[in-house]
Amino acid sequence: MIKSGFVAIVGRPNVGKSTLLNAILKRKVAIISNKAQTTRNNIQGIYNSNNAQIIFIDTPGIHKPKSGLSKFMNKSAYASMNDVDIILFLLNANQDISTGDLKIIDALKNRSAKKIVVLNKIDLISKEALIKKLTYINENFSDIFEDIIPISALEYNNINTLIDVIVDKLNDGFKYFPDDMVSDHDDKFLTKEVIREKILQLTYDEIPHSVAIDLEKFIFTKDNNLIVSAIIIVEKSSQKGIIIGKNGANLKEVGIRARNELEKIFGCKIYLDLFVKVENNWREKQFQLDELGYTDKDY
Ligand SMILES: Nc1nc2c(ncn2[C@@H]2O[C@H](COP(=O)(O)OP(=O)(O)O)[C@@H](O)[C@H]2O)c(=O)[nH]1
Ligand SMILES: [Mg+2]
Repeated sequence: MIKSGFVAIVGRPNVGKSTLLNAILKRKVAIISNKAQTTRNNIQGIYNSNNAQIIFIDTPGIHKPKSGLSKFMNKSAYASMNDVDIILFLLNANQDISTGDLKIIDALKNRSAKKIVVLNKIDLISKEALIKKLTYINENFSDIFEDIIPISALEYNNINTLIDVIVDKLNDGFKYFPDDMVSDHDDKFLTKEVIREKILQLTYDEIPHSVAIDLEKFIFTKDNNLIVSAIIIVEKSSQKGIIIGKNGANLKEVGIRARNELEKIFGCKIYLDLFVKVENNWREKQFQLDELGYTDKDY
């Protein structure tokens, strides 16, 4: 008999939701950066063990929506809370609980799923501060949450305890997905995301939010190499200049980093071509959001 079920990972931007998902799966399915709103789509990651299959849903951070893309992201995050067995509410141990957090807690209250507070980034605080924090959460929110689990997703601290607690709460069930499936998104999605991650890591201000990736070519060759040709879409020509950088230096660095990571992920040689294109205000245009995969056909 195995236990199985669905677990949503929710919380404000940057608390470490995607880092946690990758830590649990011990491989990369979601990209990570220190920029808010790195994750744009719900991403399912499938964890398998001898006695359990858990489908985790990593979500965009819940924030005040400003653009059409932003509205889609919030909607995705809230939709993930429906029809799951467990909700993990992530907090950054190194920050005070904010009005943004309280808003999410409020939205969680009347969901039927079992709820767990996951206090992440405990590597950044002292033992005393941690105890204070745990006490505070326990005194104020124990009516909503069944457990509080302190972890460090970055340092893989207490992740196994978290998995045990989750499995304990799941019902006997069956496997929803085959054992070798780790994500609901395909290789092309991950490729686009890895390229976007490298851009996020190398740019600042409005650039990270203005970038989308479209694949023109994605071909595994007979001798097992992968040929990728990707278009980096930005909103303004000034952004195009920033992405390309002086003498093309920035784009070149994006290419090197993306290729190195993709070679590790796919275990083959990658030929990567990158182009930059301006699509004015793509974040506001429904047809472009649809085309780039930021569409709510799933809900
Ligand atoms: N120190 C520390 N940093 C972390 C931890 N987990 C995530 N981070 C960092 O927090 C930032 C945001 O992480 P990410 O997973 O993209 O957050 P998300 O927006 O909630 O998905 C990244 O710079 C991560 O490296 C942790 O346990 N400890
Ligand atoms: Mg994320």
